[in-house]
This record gives sequence, C-alpha cells and structure tokens, in this order.
Amino acid sequence: MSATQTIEAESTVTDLVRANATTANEEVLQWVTEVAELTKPVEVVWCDGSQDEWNRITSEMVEAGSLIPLNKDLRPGSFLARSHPADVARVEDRTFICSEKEEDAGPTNNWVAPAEMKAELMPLFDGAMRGRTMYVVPFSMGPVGGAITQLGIEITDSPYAVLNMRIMTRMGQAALDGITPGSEWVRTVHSVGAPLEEGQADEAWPCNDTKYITHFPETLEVWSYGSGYGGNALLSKKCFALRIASVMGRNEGWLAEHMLLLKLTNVDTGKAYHLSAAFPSACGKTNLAMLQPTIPGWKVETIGDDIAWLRPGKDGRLYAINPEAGFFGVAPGTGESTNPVAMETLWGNTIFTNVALTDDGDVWWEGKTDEVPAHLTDWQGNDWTPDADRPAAHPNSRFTVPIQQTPSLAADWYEQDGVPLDAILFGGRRATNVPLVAQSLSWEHGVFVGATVSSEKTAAQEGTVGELRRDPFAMLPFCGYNMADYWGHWLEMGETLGDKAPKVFQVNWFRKGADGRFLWPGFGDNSRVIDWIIRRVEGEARGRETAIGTVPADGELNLEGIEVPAEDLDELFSIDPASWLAEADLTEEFFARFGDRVPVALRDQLTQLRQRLSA
Ligand code: GTP
Ligand code: SPV
Ligand code: MN
Repeated sequence: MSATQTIEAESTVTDLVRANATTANEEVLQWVTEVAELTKPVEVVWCDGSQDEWNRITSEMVEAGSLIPLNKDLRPGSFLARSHPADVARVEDRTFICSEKEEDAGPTNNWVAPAEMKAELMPLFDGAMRGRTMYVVPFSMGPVGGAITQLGIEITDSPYAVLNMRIMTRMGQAALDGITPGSEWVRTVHSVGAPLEEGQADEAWPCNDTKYITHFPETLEVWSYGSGYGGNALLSKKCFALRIASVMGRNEGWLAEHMLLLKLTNVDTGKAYHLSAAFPSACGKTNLAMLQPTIPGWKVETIGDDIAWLRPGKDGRLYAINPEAGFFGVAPGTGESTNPVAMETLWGNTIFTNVALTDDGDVWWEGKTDEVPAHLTDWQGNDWTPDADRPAAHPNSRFTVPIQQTPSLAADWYEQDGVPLDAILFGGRRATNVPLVAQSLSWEHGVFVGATVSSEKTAAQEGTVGELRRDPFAMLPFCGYNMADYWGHWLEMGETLGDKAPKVFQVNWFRKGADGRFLWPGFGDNSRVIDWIIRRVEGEARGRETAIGTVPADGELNLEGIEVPAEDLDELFSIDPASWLAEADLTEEFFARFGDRVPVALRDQLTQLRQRLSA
C-alpha cells in the first residue's frame, strides 16, 4: 500500500509527515516536516520505488491528461509527456551556485549569497505545493553501499519527476535506510511553482514563468522552482551528481564528471579496457556509450551515458562508476542507422517527452526513420505533415529509459566500487581546427586540453544553437565551484595518480569541409578512433607528434572498409598554426576571467603551446 494521508483541519503537518513515514531518522523527518510546513501540500507520499507505485502514479497522470499512454503492442508500458512550450530545456541563466563566497562560485557561474537566495526563494516556496501532493523520493547514486556511492532525497510536487527519478536512480527503501543519523546525504527540494486553489483545474504540465535552479554546496542542498523539465526537475542528475557532487569531490579527493563510461574488450586476447569521455550536452555521449564497432576485434559494452564519478582506488588507479540507473537521452538523431542499441533499449517502459505521436499510438522524431510518416501529432499536440516548416519533435525532446534494458549493458555497471579507467577523452562540436583525434602530451597537457575545449551550442541549452563557446571539461553549466579551482583539482588528481593515471585524448567527430559536410562518417566508425586510442594505451600504435598533441601516424588509423577521400583525411588532421595561435589568444582572454586562480601549470601549458606552434 502506498502511504498517503490527507490534511484534516485538526491534523498537524507533523502528523501528516509522520503518519506514513518509512524512516525513523529524526533528521529526515524534521527536514521533510519543515519543507511541508513551508510548501503546504494536501498530502505527503513516501515513495518506495515499487511497480505498484509506478502503476498508481502513471494511471493518475493519464487520468489527469498529463501522460498519454502509448500503443501497448508497439511500445508497452510507455508514455508520452508534452511539456509547456516554454519549459523545454535546462535554464542556465536561472541556475545559481550559492556558496558563501562569490569567488568560490567563480566567473562562469551565477552567484547569490546563500542567505540572500533563501530570502528570495522562501516566499516562492511558501504555499507552492498548495492543492498538490508532496512526494518524498529517497535515492541512491551508485549501488547502495558502494565505495563511491552517495545518497539523497528529492522532495517534489511533480509526479512526472517521481516517475523519471524511478528510472534514473536507484530509488526506494534501501536508499532511505542508508540515510542514518549523522550520515552525509543531499537534500533536494523541487516545486513546479503552480499551487492549486480550491476548485482550480490543473494544467497538463504545470510550471511557472519564474524559474530558479539553486545550489547550496556548503550545506549540500538544492532548491529548484518553476520548471518540470529534465535537469531542472530531476535533481539527482545535474544538480546533485554534477554541481553538488563536484564540490563534494573537491573536498574529499574525487571527481564528478559529465562523462559517458564504456567497456571495450579485445576479442582476441580477452583483455578489457574502460574509457570515459566528456562531451557537452547533445554532442554524442549516448552514441559513443552504445558504439557498435564497424571494425572487427572489439566488443563495446555500455556503463553510462552522461555522468561518471571518479575516485582513486586502493591500487592507485582511477576507478569510475555511473551513478545513474537510466538514460535521459536526446531523441532526435537517434535511429537504426545511428544508434541501433538505443533503439532496442527503447522497446518499452519508456517515458518520452516532447516527441511526436504517430497515428497508431507510437512515437516519432526527426532521424528515427529515413521515411517520414505522412501524418503525425507534433510535440505540442498539433497536426503535422512532412510539408510543415517546423520539426515534429522538439530538438531537445528526450526519452527516459532504464539502463538495464540496454542490450549492450556491461556487467560492470553493477560493480560496487567501479571500474579502472584506461583512457579519458575530451571532445566538442567543432566544425574547424580540432583534429579527429590527438593524444595529450602529458596529464598537465590533458588538463589544459580539457580546460580549453570549445563547442558549438546545441538545443540542450536555451540560447542560440551553433554559437561557439568555451565548455571546459563539458562542465561549464555543471561545475559547482570556481572552474579554475576545478582545473587545479584535476592537476592534483594527476599528482595522486602518477604513472597510474589514465591517458588523455581529444576527439572531434564534427569537423566539416568547406562545403559544410561532416568530414568523418562518425557513429559506428568512431570505433576506428577508439581502436587507435587503445593501441596507444598499449604502446602499440605509432603516432606523429604535432604542436597540439600526437595524431595517428600515416596508416595507423584503420580505414578498411570505408572510403574517406585522401583530401578529407588530410583536412581531418590538418593543424593550422595561425588558427591555433588565434585560439591561444582567446584562451589567454578566457583564462584572464579567472585572474590568478588559474593554476600556474595551465599558464605554462599555454606558453608551451605557443612555442610549439611558432617553432
Ligand atoms: P546530453 O544527454 O545532452 O548530455 O548529451 P549526449 O552527449 O548524450 O548527446 P547525444 O549522444 O544524444 O548526442 C546526440 C547528437 O549528437 C545527435 O545530434 C547525433 O546525431 C550527434 N552525434 C553523435 N555521434 C555523432 C557522430 O559520430 N558524428 C556526428 N556527425 N554526429 C554525431
Ligand atoms: C544535458 O543537457 O547535458 C542533459 C540533459 O544531459 S538534462 O538532464 O536536462 O540536463
Ligand atoms: Mn548531459
């Protein structure tokens, strides 16, 4: 039985919270009571993550018109949600890091002092859940009891968030039981900011024009208001597992990263390797995590597609886990030809958000099939035909699906204490300059490469798609502290790891020719690049040193079975000193924003890069 109770005039909020509480931990009970007193919901539900609970909440949402059940034969157990048209992506300009000191948030974050932000937020949260149910969602990031695992609770008035959290995290009683008096856990509060007055009808997707995504790293708290979408509402994800966790990692000697995680096995020798890759939002992490090699000799298995937590293990190597339990993946561009593993993963039990609906009750988005259906209902519920001058699915439409449905899931996903990393990749979306692949000359050089990545903006962020911006370590919107200190932390991690540190590479699948076409086939053919990377790790593949790193020597990149014209190949690896010197000037300007907090080792790297380019 699920735990619910309605506020009676005579019952206090304390009764409401405690009557059905599934913990005896006073710290939790008091915090939930405080939030309930503030937000004034009509009922409090302690979530257990069960199938019964899922069935109950999905039925209620279907009834309310907030979820559309998909055709049970085509997409069993799956639903479509359509968001408010103004609530479709993360809102970076409404995202705040509320550390005590402004310089601890740094120049790349919005900052407001904690007390000031709380004073701004409390009137908004006061009564924010009126007329709504408050859900208490306990969750574990990583296997309960694992060496790298962390626990948290999200309080939310969004049943959509609850369903997504059940997919994205290990949600339920085991997590709550792990939160013991005095233990470290993260407190997150979310409201869509749409209280219901007596008799007022609800919206299908309630939200508020006013939005706040706020983080209090010193007290391990997140308060999110006004949005129901993705990283704004699933507070385990960017808010906890990146912004708050990056600060925990700095304090405790580990790293929280915007990285995919995969396992590669050499089919002949049976030897396994693990690599992680940091690419900005909608730049191919899910694709690479589910790579289907187009060359023989390698088996790829998936561990994670968005977030990795990295911590030195007892043997001195760097170990990684995927703290999540599901994918919140970009739908457009995901199809049989680009990502067959994802397509198989999505067979059922999936929540789709802002994709199009087919006439037979299935889903569609741009790139799902080559053939475009003759008629669809678009992401906003309007009739759509191929001659429409707008996409049928929103460019940032997404699927939420349990990771365990992935046919390529590695058993390593279950590893309590993670997997040892052999290589780390940094990448972005760069039409020019950055070669297909280059190995860093040292750990310090690798950190410099990560720190200076630029990438063209995608639909995952609000703003202008295609605009080039610095996105260091793919963490620009996700680092919970001063980015320059974060670089320093990476340098220190390198010192700790010494010669056991993973090798560092930069990749770019997105380089374009003068005619605007991608020079590299990408997707499954990225296995050719990964093959060279692993052979470098093994000291087997030959490289050619350039000013910006070591690229494959002639003939070392396996191109068997594909036709890449020689001119394209030259262009993919061409390093133009003038353009790179211009980038170096921009890097100097970028570093200047951080003043003297930029580690000396990175300034040295910039000097050395200029010397190599001018040589
Ligand atoms: P978030 O979930 O937003 O953090 O992003 P992600 O990095 O997981 O995004 P995802 O993998 O879903 O990126 C999808 C986009 O990258 C789609 O537009 C794909 O077509 C494109 N993409 C992925 N791999 C390649 C590739 O090798 N070549 C090219 N040209 N595009 C690619
Ligand atoms: C991203 O934008 O990097 C995502 C999607 O992974 S969201 O969870 O909405 O941030
Ligand atoms: Mn992401």
